[in-house]
Amino acid sequence: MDIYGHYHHSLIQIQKLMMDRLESLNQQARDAGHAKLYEHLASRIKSNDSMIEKCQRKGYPVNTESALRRCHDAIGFRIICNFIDDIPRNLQALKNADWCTIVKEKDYITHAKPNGYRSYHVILDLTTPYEDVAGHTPGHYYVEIQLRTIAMDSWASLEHEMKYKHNIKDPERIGRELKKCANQLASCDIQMQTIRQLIHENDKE
Ligand code: 0O2
Repeated sequence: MDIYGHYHHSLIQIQKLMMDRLESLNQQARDAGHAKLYEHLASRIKSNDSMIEKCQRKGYPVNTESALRRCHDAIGFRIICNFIDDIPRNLQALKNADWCTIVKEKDYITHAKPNGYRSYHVILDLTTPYEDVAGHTPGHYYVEIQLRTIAMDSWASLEHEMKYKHNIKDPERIGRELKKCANQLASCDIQMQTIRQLIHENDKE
């Protein structure tokens, strides 16, 4: 089955719209003489199979309504930043934007997951020119944004890859090593932030 039905096309259009808007926020920061908001963006439409699996896992009926209204991550973006302090700057830019509303926030940076995962998640409610699953135009669509540093992103990619390797001999040991690595990367992020601050103070003198 195609869980998104004829809304798939709208998802692709909204992904493009969202990309333009995030790029424009970055440009506005640069034009105002500030440091760039983020290093790069990544985005995806959740695959049909992953969305079906998610609906089943959450106990939702497997249909378009669940995929677009009950689940909030059919459209997903990652905002990948150089420094930890860029994360609240991006958050503020999203809060100030008149084209979206933040409806949910999860701070896995202050409260890292037990495995070491760090990232700041927000769910946006976007008013779009496209019909939504309730039949309204302009339509409401959710977009999940994960804000993280380059270090947090590299860790998450590696850990994600490990999840799908089923022939691992000692998964507990790998879990411990990954967690150590997450903690070391978190210290590096703090050190990098300090270095940025020192360079900034040096420039002001
Ligand atoms: P993909 O590839 O991104 O689609 P909810 O319970 O509905 O509020 P949800 O979405 O079930 O929330 O869970 P959560 O933890 O807020 O966010 C899930 C997404 O965050 C995952 O999406 C991953 O992208 C990322 N994530 C969360 N925890 C981990 C982790 O421990 N390791 C890694 N590598 N990523 C994590 P999907 O659907 O798994 O994948």
